[in-house]
Parts: sequence; structure tokens; C-alpha cells
Amino acid sequence: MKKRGYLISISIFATLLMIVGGIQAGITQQNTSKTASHLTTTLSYQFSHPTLQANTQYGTIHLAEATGTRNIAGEPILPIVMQTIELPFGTTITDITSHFTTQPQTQLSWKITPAARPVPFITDDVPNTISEETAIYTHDAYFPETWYSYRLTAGLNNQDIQTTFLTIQINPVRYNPIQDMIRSLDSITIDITYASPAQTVPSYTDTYDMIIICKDSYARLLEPLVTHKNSYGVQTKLIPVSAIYDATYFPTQGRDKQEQIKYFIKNAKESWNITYVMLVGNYAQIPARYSNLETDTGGLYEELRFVSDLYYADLYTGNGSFCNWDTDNDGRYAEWPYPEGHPQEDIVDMVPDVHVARLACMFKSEVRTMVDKIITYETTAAQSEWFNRMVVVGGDTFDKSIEGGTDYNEGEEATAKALEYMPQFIPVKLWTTLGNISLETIQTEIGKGCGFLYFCGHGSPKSWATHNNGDYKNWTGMYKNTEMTDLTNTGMSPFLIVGGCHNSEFDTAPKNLILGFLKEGFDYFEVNDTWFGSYYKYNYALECWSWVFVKVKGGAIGSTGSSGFGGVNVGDYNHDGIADCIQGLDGWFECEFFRLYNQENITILGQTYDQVLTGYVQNFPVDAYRYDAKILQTHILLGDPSLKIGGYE
Ligand SMILES: [Ca+2]
Ligand SMILES: [Ca+2]
Ligand SMILES: [Ca+2]
Ligand SMILES: [Ca+2]
Repeated sequence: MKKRGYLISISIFATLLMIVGGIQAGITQQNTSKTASHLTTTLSYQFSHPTLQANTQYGTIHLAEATGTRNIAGEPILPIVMQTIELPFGTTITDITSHFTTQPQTQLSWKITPAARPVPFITDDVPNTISEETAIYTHDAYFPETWYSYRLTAGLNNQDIQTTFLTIQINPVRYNPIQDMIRSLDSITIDITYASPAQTVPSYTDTYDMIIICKDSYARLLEPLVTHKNSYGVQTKLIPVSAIYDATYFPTQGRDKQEQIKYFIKNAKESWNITYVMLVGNYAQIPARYSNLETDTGGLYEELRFVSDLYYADLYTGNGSFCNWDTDNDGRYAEWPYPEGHPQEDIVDMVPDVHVARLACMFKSEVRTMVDKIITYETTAAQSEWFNRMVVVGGDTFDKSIEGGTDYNEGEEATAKALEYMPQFIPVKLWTTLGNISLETIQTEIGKGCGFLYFCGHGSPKSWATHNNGDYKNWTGMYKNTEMTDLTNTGMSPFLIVGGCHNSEFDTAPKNLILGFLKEGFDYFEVNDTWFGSYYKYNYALECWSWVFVKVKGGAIGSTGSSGFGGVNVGDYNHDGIADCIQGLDGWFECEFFRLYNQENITILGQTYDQVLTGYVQNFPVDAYRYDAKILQTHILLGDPSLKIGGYE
């Protein structure tokens, strides 16, 4: 990875975002009253005066009650308040009304900062990522157009109860860029009237906690795992995938194999009351769905599609209907075409309704290994010393030249935050600033066994690496797939979280080497300032980094990472003294897992992971900002969704 091309290939999208920190609840009252079949819930908020802060070129607006920021490239960054209330599954909203009072208008002496455009990698000529969206900054009107908006989603709450979520987004500060004025709320009261479905007692034909959908030839090998799961109270049923296509249990429904599998999962939830779905087979054996969410115009560094197993977990929309991820019905899923400002073409709910994870096995030998690893882990980890160690690896992910005045070591900031959530674990920090990050120390510290392992830096399907502070030309801590077979932690496998691009791109395949060459010719191997050949995207790896880590004999018990380009905030553009890399996108996602596990005590792998997703949907404007949606859709959970983290006592 010394060449320029290698450097580019594992670069991550840096999105320079501003997130207002210091999350505080607004002064909120909630009352519910009932009339006939309709219920009304009232939400009341009061707001303090926004704080104005002039910076070098622009200014920022802070609001004590903000839970985050509206943050879309080119649009002014403004505080938002997001609140979610839980309603019975299948609820529909029949009316929403509001009353509000405003504060006196405020004259600004500067423009509000537009949200930065993402940069795919760092060049010698750092692009100016700040640019004003003309349609807004030259328009004599208040932005956003309304004081609030709302969104209905459906999924499992933190008690695993199927729920309809009403997420309200309030825009307490609105901005007129021509007049240089802001209007802000003093108070707002929102009355939400809704109709809940008639409560019926579900009648299940059978009950299970988990189904395992596998390639047919893996079924026999998985039987010991089914026995083990049943013995610990996780009632499990094995479903060879042909039984779905052949309508063995339910009538076959769906336009292609993926949709048939998804309908099967829905039927299994409604008929058998399942909570977990384990997919056993690689991207072709249990076919993966591709998302068509775009974050670039095409050309050098974009990926126009990527695999997303969230497709299989997201069964319902807010009103309880099937969520098919193709609302315009053109056979292309989760479409969100570029450029910025283009709306979603498929409305995707994105909140999981079952806990899905995949064992991306390509061979029978991998199935045998995984069955053995899961049983060993769940029966021995709780009595172990090794589980109480937590190993983190990170450095300076992005050069300070794009940080706008700060010099954070982003990988260390994020892993430090994760460790903060895990105080009773013995921290093992492999950090560039400590001078102790190397192949040898990584192998040694993982080899001793640990309960959790967190790499945060740059990735590809074949490697992970980071930088020493200030040295963006050279890599450090390079860790390749080929090194994982040398790990000596057999019987002591951690759960692995990796921050970086493409580590979990589980649809890589050697045939892509030929397909890429046929498509691009010798340009396939070319890298220069205007072209980046696909050879350096490593999508021809036999298996991706995050899966190799799980499938080797020691390695990890499960992993999560990204199947596409990641997204990281750099700098501290909102001037709150907190590194933006942990206030949104990948860094928030990764750290939130540890918070939920150790602070909220959610200890079943699929549940912990899916509560990260659900929380993300409820805290960030995922339907308005494609980068937030991409964080959700690219993350892949590899492992057993019903895994008891830390094993059974
Ligand atoms: Ca579509
Ligand atoms: Ca859903
Ligand atoms: Ca940095
Ligand atoms: Ca910050």
C-alpha cells in the first residue's frame, strides 16, 4: 500500500459535517387523550434564545435544546430537535396540528455555514468542500419551509416489541439568507391524532425464536447448532433455502429470489412469531439485495450500488404494510439518484423488524467452523478472563488539511469514546500516538483473547490500515486478510467492529477481476489524477476482510463494518470542542453499539446491533440526507443474530 493508487483505494469518504453537540432534551410535555377510535397525543416544547457564533468565514447557530443538526450538503446548517414516540404497530396518523409562538427576528451580520460536500479522499489540492446551494442562498424566503415535519416507521423497540414509531423533527430556527435574518421558536405545541388498529390476539401456527435460512447442503452441518440453540431456550428452525422457493411452508410470493426470501421471513414472523433470522451462505447462495443509493455523480470513486442485508430485516413500513424497498416498482431497489437535492425514488423505512445476520459461508468447512465457534463461545466466554479485555486499534484517519483548524486523530477519538462506554473492561490501546501499532502487536493482543475488538481507520475488502499523525502518505498498522489465519486466539473470539470502507463488502468474487478487465481494458490497472482503475478496489477478493476475520478458527465471533464507502465527519466545524467524527455517521454508529451493550445492557447481538440502526433513524434525518441513509444501508452484521454476547452464565 505504498503506491498512490493503494492510498486512494482504501480512502474513506470524508463528509465535513457540523453536528450541534450537547444533546439536551427540550422542555417537553406529552399528554394523550382519547375520543372514539382516535387518540390524540400533544407534544409541547419551549426553546431558549439561539446563540450566535461568528467564525472565520461564516457563522454558526447553537440552540441548547437541539438534539442535532439539519445537515445537507450546500444547505445552511441549522439546529433540529428530534423526538420519537412509540405507538401500536400499524397506527396511521389522521391529523396533525400545531400552535406556536416565536421570538423576535434576529438580524445576522454573517451568513450561516452551508453543510460541506463530501470529499472521497484527500488530494494534494484539497478541494473547497463548502459551497452554497444557490436555490436556497439566493432565495428570499425562510429555510426550511416549515417548523416541523414527521416520519412514521416500524420496527422492534428496545423490548423487541413490534412498534410504529412517530419521529417528529422540529426546525426551531429558520433562516432567510437574503435578508440575513433568522426566525426562531419560543414554543410549539403539536397535536397528533392517530388511529390504532384493532387489537387482535395473534394466532400462531407454531412458535420459534429463530429461523436459519441456509444453502441446502449446509443444513445437516447446522443441526448441532439448532440443538444447542434449543437447549438455551432459543427455539430454532432450519430452513433449507429451496424450501422457500418450493413453497414447502408458505405460498411463494415475490418477484425474484430475494423478495421470495423476504416474504418468507415476513410469513415466519406472522405465523411463527420469530425474532431472529440467520442467513447461512455467501452473497450468491443466499442471494443479496443491492441498494441503488448513490452518493456521487459517477466517475472515479463512486459505487452506484452495494449489498445491503438491511433489506431482509426491514419488513414493514410505519402503517404496517410490506416494505418492498421498490416503491416506484421498477425493479431497482432503494434508489436515491445523485445529485444532491434529488429526492429518494424509493421510500425505504430502514428500521429493522427482525434481527438479521449472516454467516457468509462459501464452503462447508466454514459452516463446521462457525457451528463449533458459536457453541464454544456461548458455553465458555462467561467463565473466562479473556472476555474482559477490549482491544482498540486506531490512528490519524484524516489529515488535518481538511479538518478546518483541528488536528484530531480520528481513529483514536472514536475508540477512546468506545472505551469510555466500557469502563469495567481492561483497555488495550494500539494507537499511533502511543507508538505501539504494528502487525506484531495486533497479532499478539488479539492472540491473548478479548471480548471486543474495534479497528477504526481505512479499509478495503482485503486490508485495514491507518496513518501516523501528519503522515498521510504512508500507511501504518496494515492488517490483511492473509494475516488472520495466523491468529492464536482459538476459543477466545471477540466481537469485531471495523470502521473503514468496504471491509464488509461480502459480495466480492474473483470473477470481478475478469469482468473489470473486460470493461475497462488496461485502464483497469491505471491510476492517475482523473482515473482510478477498478483493480484497486479489490472487489475480486475471494472473501471480504470482515468475513475472513469471522470464519478463521480464532478470529472474531461476529463482525460489523461497511459494504461500501464509509462516511466520517472530520474537524470540529460546529465549534463545540467535541470531534465531529463521533457526533454522526460511522463514528456515532460504531460507538453507539458499545453504549447500548454496556450502558443499556442490551446483550443479544442482533438486538444490540439493530437498536443502533433504530436509534440512528430516530436521531438523524435519514430520509433527507443520503449519507445518513447510506450509513444504515451499508452496515453488515456477520455472525449469529441470537448470540448471547459474553456467553451464557
Ligand atoms: Ca425502484
Ligand atoms: Ca421497518
Ligand atoms: Ca486527523
Ligand atoms: Ca464538534
